[in-house]
Amino acid sequence: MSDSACRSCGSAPLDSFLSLGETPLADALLREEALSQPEPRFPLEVAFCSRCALVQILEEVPPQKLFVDNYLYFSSFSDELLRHTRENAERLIAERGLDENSLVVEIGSNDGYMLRNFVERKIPVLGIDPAPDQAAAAAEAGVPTLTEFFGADLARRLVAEGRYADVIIANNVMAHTPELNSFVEGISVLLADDGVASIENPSVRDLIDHAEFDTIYHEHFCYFSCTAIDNLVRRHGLSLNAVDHFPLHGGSLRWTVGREVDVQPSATAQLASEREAGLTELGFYAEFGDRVERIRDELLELLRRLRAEGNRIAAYGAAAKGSTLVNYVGIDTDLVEFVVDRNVHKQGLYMPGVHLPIRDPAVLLEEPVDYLLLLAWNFRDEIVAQQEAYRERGGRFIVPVPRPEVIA
Ligand code: DWN
Repeated sequence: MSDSACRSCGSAPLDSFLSLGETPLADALLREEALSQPEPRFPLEVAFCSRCALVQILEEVPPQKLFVDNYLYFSSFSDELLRHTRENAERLIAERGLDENSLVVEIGSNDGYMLRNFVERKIPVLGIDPAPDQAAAAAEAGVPTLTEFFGADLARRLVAEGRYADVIIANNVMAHTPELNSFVEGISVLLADDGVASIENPSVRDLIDHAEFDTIYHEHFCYFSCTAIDNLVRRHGLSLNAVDHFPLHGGSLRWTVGREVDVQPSATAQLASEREAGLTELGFYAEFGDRVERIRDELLELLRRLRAEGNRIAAYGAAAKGSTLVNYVGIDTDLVEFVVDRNVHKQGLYMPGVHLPIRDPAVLLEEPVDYLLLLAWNFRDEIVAQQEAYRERGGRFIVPVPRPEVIA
């Protein structure tokens, strides 16, 4: 039990069901000169609210520390993600009849990876993202961006200027705010009367079903089910009208939300399915901690055995989820020599906690690495296809979740 109040409905106590220990901030990659300095660590504990079904972490690291001070995540380093967002943009343009008289607002617009699809079609856009480097990259892509956190106050400022959104996009951002009710209230304030909000986040059901425990880190305050979303948006006069499920990021949900109540079978079916599967009860989450410990032990045993047999192991993807995995399992340079990552802003830095050096994937052509631990497993197909030369010389991958598995 925890006396923390639910971030959505405010009820207490919450039922804690998993602890990943005290971990460093997942995206707080280090410069070499910082390796000898102490790194802040914070408890990473997950709890369930039996009243509104929201899964959430108990610790609250200030968002300024998470997303502004040296935030290195740029969305445009994944072809699969760029393809997914283009399809989403084209669907919204067609379904909503967007044109030069419309306004599309994206919360968490990062480097403009999504809104640039609307800019190309001469549809007015506004990005909102507190990370200065990403906002600067967006501006270069023709996406005007407010470098701020989103909430009800900002929404009220925008509508005071007469700016109402025909479409609000919030992909992989609603989990990132500790002020969940202000965030959703802001959507309700900013949305035009016949507007629609398209909200995407990883699915907590997939997280549990596929043991994606590494997607738990301090940037993600919440882990959503449709039930939790339905309870949350109703509180702010909005209706969960449609739900789509797709494999991105290990399994994600897209919730279509509007002021008008127009609930589609896709929403009704998902809510019923969650009730039947037990996502509205603590029991669904209760055994997860034991499963996570088994994965940790199996992965550690596999890595140690491969190293004892003389194999060289590196890792692929200096992902935030990778930080959770290597720190919770205890994977340091004795087991994994380095991590490769295409994000040039991460190369030359070190993973937090275990201090794995991050290098350009091109080094794989010179270094005779035998195994690559796939920290960015959510882009498995894209990365395996990309690393054909590595595979042709016999290199193999280790996929850590849902169970550690070696693939060629
Ligand atoms: O919610 C979040 C998710 C959506 O993205 C953010 N809080 C932070 C971030 O989490 P992540 O760092 O775990 O995301 P990714 O996109 O799964 O990380 C993939 C990493 O792998 C990136 O650093 C880019 C890199 N990468 C690569 O080097 N080569 C990715 C691909 C596809 C590649 O081909």
